[in-house]
Amino acid sequence: MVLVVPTSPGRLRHATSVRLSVGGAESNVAIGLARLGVPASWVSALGDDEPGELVLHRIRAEGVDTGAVRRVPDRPTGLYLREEVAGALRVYYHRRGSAAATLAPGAFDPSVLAGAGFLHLTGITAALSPECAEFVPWAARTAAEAGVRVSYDVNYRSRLWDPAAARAATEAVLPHVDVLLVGDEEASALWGWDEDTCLERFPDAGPGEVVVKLGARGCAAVIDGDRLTAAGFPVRQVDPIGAGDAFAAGYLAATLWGSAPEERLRTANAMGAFCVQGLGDYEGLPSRRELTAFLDQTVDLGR
Ligand code: KDG
Repeated sequence: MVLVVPTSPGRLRHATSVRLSVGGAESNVAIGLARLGVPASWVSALGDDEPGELVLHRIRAEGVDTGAVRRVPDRPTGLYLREEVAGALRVYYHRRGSAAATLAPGAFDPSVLAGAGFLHLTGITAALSPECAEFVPWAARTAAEAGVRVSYDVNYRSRLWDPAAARAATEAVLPHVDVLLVGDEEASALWGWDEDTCLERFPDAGPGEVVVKLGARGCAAVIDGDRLTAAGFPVRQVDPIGAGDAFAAGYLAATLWGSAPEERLRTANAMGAFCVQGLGDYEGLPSRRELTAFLDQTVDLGR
């Protein structure tokens, strides 16, 4: 989507200038991976309009492969606006009837999955339209049949759908999911579960790896039957949006690098820490060198 952000905090109605950027959970993850040097493709649909060009240009400029993105005539590119009032962030979506809402089973040729380490999906896509709600389990099944691991981030957005629908959509996809990412607040909103209950119950539904994101506290996980925790990194938070996507990119990248489970969790926390220190969904994300320096606590004088 195109993201519109006022250049200073306050009500949108009083904004005299705005910054145009790009947002969207899946594209954020793809950008996070590409910055770390992990080849990533983003598969979606955009309007055949200038906002669609903006999204394509920015995502391509980050080194993400957009070759499978479809342009849909007569449907606009999705848009969302943000404002910050009294320290609280609010978003306004314009994505009903958007090009991305046309994603349906068969929306991509399964050959795009050839050689992929993971197909990453999120619950946000399923919330966009009835077709999208069918697309997500179709995509997960298609990947599983092709031998590609599936990662899934619950990513509950209360402005898009209600808890019962989000819960049902997640449960429909879980049998095909290898890596489940879920935030503690959304687990409580959708299932009424705390982190321990998530770690006990979700593995029974399919995923061999369940990672519960705990915000600044870090994360807890069950990975192949082992229970693990990793503390968050103490950093100054400027903008929390996109932290979960950065976390997902870190977890997937470290998995693809062959890192041990504890290191995957640490890498995921570090990526989240990078994201929250900068403005924007993905702008603050690091290169692999910067990530390694952060994880090793190497001091970079910067000049
Ligand atoms: O995770 C960040 C996303 O929330 C943001 O990029 C926009 O995809 C988005 C959404 O629907 O909230």
